Amino acid sequence: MTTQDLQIELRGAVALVRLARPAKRNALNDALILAIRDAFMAFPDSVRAAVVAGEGEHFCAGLDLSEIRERDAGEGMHHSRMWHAALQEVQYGRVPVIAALHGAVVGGGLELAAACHIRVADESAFYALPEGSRGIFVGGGGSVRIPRLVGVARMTDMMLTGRVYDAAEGERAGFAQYLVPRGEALARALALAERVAQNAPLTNYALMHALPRIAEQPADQGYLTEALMSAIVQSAPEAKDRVRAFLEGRAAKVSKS
Ligand code: 1HE
Repeated sequence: MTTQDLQIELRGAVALVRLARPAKRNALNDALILAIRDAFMAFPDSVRAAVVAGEGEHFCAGLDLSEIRERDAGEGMHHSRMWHAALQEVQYGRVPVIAALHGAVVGGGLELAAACHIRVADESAFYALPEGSRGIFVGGGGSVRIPRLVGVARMTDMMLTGRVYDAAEGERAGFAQYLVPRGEALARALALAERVAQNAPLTNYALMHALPRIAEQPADQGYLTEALMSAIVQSAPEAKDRVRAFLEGRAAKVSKS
């Protein structure tokens, strides 16, 4: 599925995916959700990282509320499962995904941001889950992913009371890993994506696919999964080349600057 409301631009190894429905604050209708699913399934092999951003004054106003009127319970469940399938492609696709956040990051927009691997927010960003006051519930995987970012207590409070976190509070709470001046989220997200794209693909794969699953395993199983993943990743020729480059003084040291 393709729609004018989702713009995809390849910039070398980075795919820039833009929600392009600013007149409706990038509200996510079915066509847009299906386009997100299909875009993340179809990146060419040359793509090694992706950035998701929103056009206009806001990242995303969440579910397109104008579509909700038409659904009965069964259709509602399938609709939620469609969101799950799409955001699963974002989280467990082939490449790490960085969200560039500004303005409203609310409802399903926060669910989309939570499916990304890194979140960069500018000072205009704010986070909320208005589902509580609209008489609905999260349906895009938010009840699974958002507590893992900020805890069950915060999410419960946000949904019960309509609490809104501003950008600074949001960073402290764990919604975003980076807080940048107004208007700079996209540039920082693209710069981070360039850096991520240079990692060995198997390392990125392990971080995306193994790390969150290890975090959910009992420790004993987690150690075994870690050992298996570690062995696979370090056996790749690329890992050996990179380690040799460091030992021979040809690779960057770790430094704070
Ligand atoms: C929309 C939507 C939308 C805006 N669905 N049309 N999400 C919400 O409950 C958030 C609802 N939106 C807002 O609170 C505000 O629109 C914003 C804070 C995001 C932005 O405010 P503002 O002043 O910049 O824009 P606006 O004037 O409110 O909206 C501009 C237009 O976008 C307007 O339409 P118009 O035809 O009158 O111009 C709005 O109706 C439209 N619009 N947001 C449909 N969400 C998988 S389950 C997930 C469940 C959820 O995500 S629930 C949370 C839904």
